[in-house]
Amino acid sequence: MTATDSATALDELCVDTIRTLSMDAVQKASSGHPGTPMALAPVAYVLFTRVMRHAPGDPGWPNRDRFVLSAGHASMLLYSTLFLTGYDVSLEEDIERFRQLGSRAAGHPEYWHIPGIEVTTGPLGQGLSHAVGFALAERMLAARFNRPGYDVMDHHTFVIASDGDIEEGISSEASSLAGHLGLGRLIAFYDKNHISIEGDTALALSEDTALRYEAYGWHVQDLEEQIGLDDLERALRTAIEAEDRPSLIVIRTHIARGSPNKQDTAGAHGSPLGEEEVRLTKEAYGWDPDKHFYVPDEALSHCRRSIERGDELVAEWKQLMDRYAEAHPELAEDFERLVRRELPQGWDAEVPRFHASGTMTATRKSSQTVLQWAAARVPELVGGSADLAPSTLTHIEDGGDVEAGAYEGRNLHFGIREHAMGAIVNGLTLHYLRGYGATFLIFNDYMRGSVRLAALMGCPSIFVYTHDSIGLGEDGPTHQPIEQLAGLRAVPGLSVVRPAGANETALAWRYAIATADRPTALVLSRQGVPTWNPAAIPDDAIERGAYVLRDSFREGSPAGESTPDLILISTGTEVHICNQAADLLEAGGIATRVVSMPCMEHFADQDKAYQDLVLPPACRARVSVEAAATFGWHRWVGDDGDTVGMETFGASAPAGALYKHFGFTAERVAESGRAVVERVKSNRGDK
Ligand SMILES: Cc1ncc(C[n+]2csc(CCOP(=O)(O)OP(=O)(O)O)c2C)c(N)n1
Ligand SMILES: [Mg+2]
Repeated sequence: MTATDSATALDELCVDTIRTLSMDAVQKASSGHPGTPMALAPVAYVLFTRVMRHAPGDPGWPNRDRFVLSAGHASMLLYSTLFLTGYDVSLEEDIERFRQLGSRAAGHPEYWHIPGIEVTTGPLGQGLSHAVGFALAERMLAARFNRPGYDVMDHHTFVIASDGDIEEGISSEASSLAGHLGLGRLIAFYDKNHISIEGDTALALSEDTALRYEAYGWHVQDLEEQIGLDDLERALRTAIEAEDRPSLIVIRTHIARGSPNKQDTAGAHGSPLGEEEVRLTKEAYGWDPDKHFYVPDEALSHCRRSIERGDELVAEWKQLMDRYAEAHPELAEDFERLVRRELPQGWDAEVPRFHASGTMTATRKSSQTVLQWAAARVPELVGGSADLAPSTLTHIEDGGDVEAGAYEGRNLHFGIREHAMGAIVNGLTLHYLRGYGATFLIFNDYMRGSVRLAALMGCPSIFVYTHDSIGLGEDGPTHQPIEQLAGLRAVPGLSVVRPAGANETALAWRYAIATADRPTALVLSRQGVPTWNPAAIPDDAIERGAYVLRDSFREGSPAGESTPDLILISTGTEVHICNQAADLLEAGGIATRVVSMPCMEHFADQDKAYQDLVLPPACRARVSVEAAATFGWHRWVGDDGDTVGMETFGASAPAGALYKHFGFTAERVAESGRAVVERVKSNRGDK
């Protein structure tokens, strides 16, 4: 603290309580990161007790300032601060059991495990990037709902970022876009402590970060070591005044501040200080070294004044909302609906149905039509693409573009920044909007980190992936996804939906929008497919995950009277190839069922009775057909079955030539089907 700082002894006591709680929790857990919470305690204290408009007693207050600890490894900073300021955190059950099974004080902050945790952080760079989504959502909602005298959406988003956050590429993408969009409500601290895991950051970082952020169009203050409580508060007020640009406040802190032997060492990053060092540090703070998890009454009651202040803010806001509801009843109703995360009543009463047709239509093209239908009914549906909208066909017609200073539109232009797009879409979705982000399936590799976090948080973001196989053709193997589908399917809590035609595509969008607790990946084709008769597609095709699209039995079948000889299981653009193959097989006397499996994970979640209905155990002759890696298909085809898929990368050629070359033809599928039927017969000893 500087000499000019007005910090009282009580302020210092509060700051030191954050520090000692953090040290004690890490020590007791024998695991965690003590040094950074110790260094950043003054920042959290100033934010939560002097600057932020938040309400520990009503943590979900829609207009609260958001706080994001992008340096998620410093989780104890957040837990200590939330506890002290009156959020629902238990000292005994959570903080004293930091990092233990069942404790809500997990290793890294997890979305809403403790009220006040706005987003899951830990993978560096994600917090700052999700915060860009929050700050953007705030402006977009303000543009829609605020009216003169009624600023019902009017808050800031504060972030603490560490060296790792600054080094990660995703934050460069997100920060560049935040600068471009002029997100003045976003205020980030950069904790420049010269330490990361391997030692001094000089090992790998020599850029002038402040200059870089200035170049992005941010308002930048470098406080260096001038970081007393008043300095921090002043800098925050200055940043708040800079309304047209996001703000970065660079602070030079000292990791494990006050620890006689660990301060400024990488050793204070990821391991407990050690019993002896904890004692020495407490002594240096003027604390009793024999007290653990000690919370002085005066510190607690001082910090807990945040509850009362928050209650007042919420009461004021509710009064504002009451007047708003009188002046603008329709807007108020819609705003409340968004906050409740409810969709407009009857929005999906008439899901588009497409007539059966042999005309080839790409599912991305059908998706374009369905998106317009959905967008007209669900105003909170907003999104964009990583510079591929003319290909992903994800533009909302007449939706307007979101630009710096003009946030009322619905179409976002993320630029070629897939990873940040994922995080920003999550941020929008966590902040009352329904966000989608689109790119080619292959480029999911560039955004996996954010998609994974959406699944971990149960955040219903919609990721639209077009150009979903070698069927994209001439762009060649760099652009042709192979293992991407398997990779996405392996993410717990993510629904990967690859519709077989226009009608499944309509149901897929309906599913994605109606789902409130998990993200969806919509996997769509560049090349055309026929349109199936909508009557053949059950209304719950996506929810069930798979269904019988075409069936056939014959008398005297060895597998049983109502059981086919062979089942072809397929997704997306390969379903119609299976249909053609079934024609060939039937002509040869093999009773063939075609199963469309638009969502493998959903089918895996069905009860055994339904699974057996679609894939009768008696029919062991099964072939899966998907123009992607076969990983994951063996479960469905079994030991006797076969998989038609991709074992190598693709190649550069027209789609038709590639499908032929790699064996995605009716003839090849029929051939595989015959071989499997023969094999099953001979295994069974049939003649
Ligand atoms: C994407 C990602 N890569 C690696 C890590 C592992 N990790 C955790 S903290 C850290 C670096 C710590 O340095 P810094 O960000 O400066 O934090 P400080 O120790 O100063 O608090 C690393 C590499 C991570 N959490 N996320
Ligand atoms: Mg650091």
